Amino acid sequence: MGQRKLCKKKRRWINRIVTHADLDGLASAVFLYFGLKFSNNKFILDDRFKIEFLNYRRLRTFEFEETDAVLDLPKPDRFQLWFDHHSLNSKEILRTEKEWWDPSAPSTADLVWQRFSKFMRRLSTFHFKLHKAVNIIDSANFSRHQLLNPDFFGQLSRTLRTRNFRADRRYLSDLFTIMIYSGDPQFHIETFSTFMNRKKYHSILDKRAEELFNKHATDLFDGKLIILDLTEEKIRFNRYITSLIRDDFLYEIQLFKDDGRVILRIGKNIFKKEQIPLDLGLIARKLGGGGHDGVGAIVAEYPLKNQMLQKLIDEVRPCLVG
Ligand SMILES: [Mn+2]
Repeated sequence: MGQRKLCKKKRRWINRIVTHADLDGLASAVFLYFGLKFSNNKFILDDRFKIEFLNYRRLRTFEFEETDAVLDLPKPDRFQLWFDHHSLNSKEILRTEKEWWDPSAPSTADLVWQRFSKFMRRLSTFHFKLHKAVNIIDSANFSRHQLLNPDFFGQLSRTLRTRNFRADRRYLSDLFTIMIYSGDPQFHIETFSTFMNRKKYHSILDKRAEELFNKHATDLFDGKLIILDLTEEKIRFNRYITSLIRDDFLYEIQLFKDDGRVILRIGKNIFKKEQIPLDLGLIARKLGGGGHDGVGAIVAEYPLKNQMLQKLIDEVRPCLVG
C-alpha cells in the first residue's frame, strides 16, 4: 500500500481488463497481462484486477471506468488503455501512450504484442502459438484445408462463438486464468473437453449444413452477392460456409436471430479478399454497426430486418453492377 502511494504520481493503475468475448479478446487480455506484469511500464496492473468479457449485447449497457484497459472493443468514453483494430471513420493510425488503433493489424492481440514485445521472454511456446493462430483466425486468413480441419485454436475460436459459451462468462475467466498461470490449456484435457462439448453447430462436413445452406441461400447480381437468411433456423454452422461451398461470389450477407434481434453480417469471399474493394467495417459502421475490412455486422430489431438488408444491398450494389 505504501509503495502504491509513493508512486501514485507517476504510475497509472489498471483495476480491470475489459475485453471482447472471442479468441482475439481472450488472447489480447493474456498478452496485456504479461505486458503489464513484466515490463517496466507506467501502467500497472492491480493485483486484485478483474476481467470482463463483453459481447455486443452487454456492451450497450456496460459502464466503463477510468481505470479500465479496454481491448478489441469500440473506444469507450472512459479508459486507461485502449487497443483495437476495428474499422473507424478516422484514417489515422493511433499509437499514443493510451490508445493503439490500427485497422491493418490482423488482430488486437497483435497490437498488444507489438507494444509489449519486451515481455516475450516470459511467454511459453503456447503463447507464441496463440499469437500466430489469432492473427490467422481473426483476419480469416485461412486456407481451405485449415477451415475444414481446424486445429486446437480454430476449434477453440468456434467454441467461443457459440451462444451458450458467450453467455457464460465464468468459463471465459477460467480460460484466461489457465492461459496466464498454467501455460498450455491443451494439457487441461478435462476442462477443455467441457469447453469444446458446449459447441452447438453443424460441421461444414456435415451433410445437413450443406442442405440448410442450399435451402436458405439466394443469389443476387449473377451470384456475386449471396444472401443467407438463417433467421428461421435454430442451428448455427461455420460462418465461412459460403466461401467453402461457392467459388464465384464476392460478398455475402448472413442473417440470424440473436436474443430476439437479428444480426446481419456482411462478409467477403475469404479466398478472394484481396481483389474485393469495399471496407465492410466502414459500411456497417455507417448503418450503426461495426467490423473490419473483411466483415461487418449490424444488429437490428426483428421488424426492421428487411429494411436493413436492403440498405446493405444498396451499399454494395455499385460494386456489383455493370
Ligand atoms: Mn479482433
